Amino acid sequence: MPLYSIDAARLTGRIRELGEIGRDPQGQLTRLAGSDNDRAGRDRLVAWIKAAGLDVVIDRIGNIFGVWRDASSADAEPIMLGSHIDTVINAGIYDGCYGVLAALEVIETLTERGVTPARPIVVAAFTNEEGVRFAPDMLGSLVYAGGLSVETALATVGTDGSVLSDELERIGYAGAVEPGFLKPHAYVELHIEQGPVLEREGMAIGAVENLQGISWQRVTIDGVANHAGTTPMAMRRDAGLAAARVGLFLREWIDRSNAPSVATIGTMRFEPNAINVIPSRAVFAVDLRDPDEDRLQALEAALSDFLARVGREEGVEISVERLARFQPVAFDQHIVAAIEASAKARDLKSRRMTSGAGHDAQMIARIAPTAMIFVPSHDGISHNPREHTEPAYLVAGANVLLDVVERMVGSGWKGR
Ligand code: HGY
Ligand code: MN
Ligand code: MN
Repeated sequence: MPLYSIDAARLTGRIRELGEIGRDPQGQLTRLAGSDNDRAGRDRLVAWIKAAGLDVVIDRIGNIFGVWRDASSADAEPIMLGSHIDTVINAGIYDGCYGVLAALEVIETLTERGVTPARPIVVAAFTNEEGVRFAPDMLGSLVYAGGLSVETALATVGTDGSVLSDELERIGYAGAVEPGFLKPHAYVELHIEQGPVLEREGMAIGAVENLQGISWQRVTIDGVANHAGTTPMAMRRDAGLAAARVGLFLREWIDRSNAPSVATIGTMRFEPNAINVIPSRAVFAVDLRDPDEDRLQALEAALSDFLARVGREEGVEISVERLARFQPVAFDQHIVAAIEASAKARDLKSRRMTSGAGHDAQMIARIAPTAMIFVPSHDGISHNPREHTEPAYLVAGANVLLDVVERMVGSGWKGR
């Protein structure tokens, strides 16, 4: 099979252009789901999708689809490609956006070459993959895959008290089409690795064969506010201290377990949040992950037991709210093999690997054969403005996606 290439300048130029949308006066990039900045990014993407001659479809949870129907069998199940364009706070420009823009690039490259695919090809940009404003993360693809009703998802209240349905209405992306309206024949997501493995091993391509389980919980600890100077340590019911013990416990438990589990406390809020007042309340989120479901459950159980112990020892009340819980996912071996075959044909070093990050592929794998392609992240940095992937790797990953799609829409596809 001849080795075609996508249009490198068009892809890297669009990644940079989209990366400029949603910056604040300090230059920080933030496009939280349902925000004005999210609308601006969505509008830019939709303009590119329309200019490529695709049908634009917005579903009820705001997922954006560009459908290329010029297939020899237009009503066959489509090959779906995509990711997300919402970001975390003070984000980099590649997370999610690279996969959506590379998917559009692959379709445009195929149309420019006059290819008539055996089945339609669709580019998808799923709503609220990051889950920073509305929990859980991967919300749009979870609804699309039937894992959560669209009504429940639309009623989600954000960290700022907003309601997702109001925000989607407000930004003009409350679509009319039912999520799940197209059943993918297969789904392939191209994404930056967001970790250190590929760069450390000198690999250009990651053929992702599984993705770890994710557990998000919000913990609220209620103690008693008191004077920081006059209250003896033994008489305190200090919500702040109890919260600090939780972080230390998780680190020490995982260190002892020798497992690849990870634990993160990424948000923490104290009340009354005054320098000389013992906190009466601490509210924080706990993100736990592990590729093995049994180990993840053991970590959750250990946390639950420790919270009970800290409540007794510190004289505080502790309540927990479940925000997200996704089991580990295994991807489709035919697609993983096609990714490796393309990398080999292009002389790109590749390795099979697990995804540490959550992705929309984790949800779409519930309804279609799915796999992911990774490219290296410089210094393994992501969810950080220093996020960077060399253009050569960006192009290589998009060309591997192009090859995999051509195999899937050609006659020789061994998959489903
Ligand atoms: O949390 C994650 O892993 C993803 O970035 N939403
Ligand atoms: Mn992502
Ligand atoms: Mn992310």
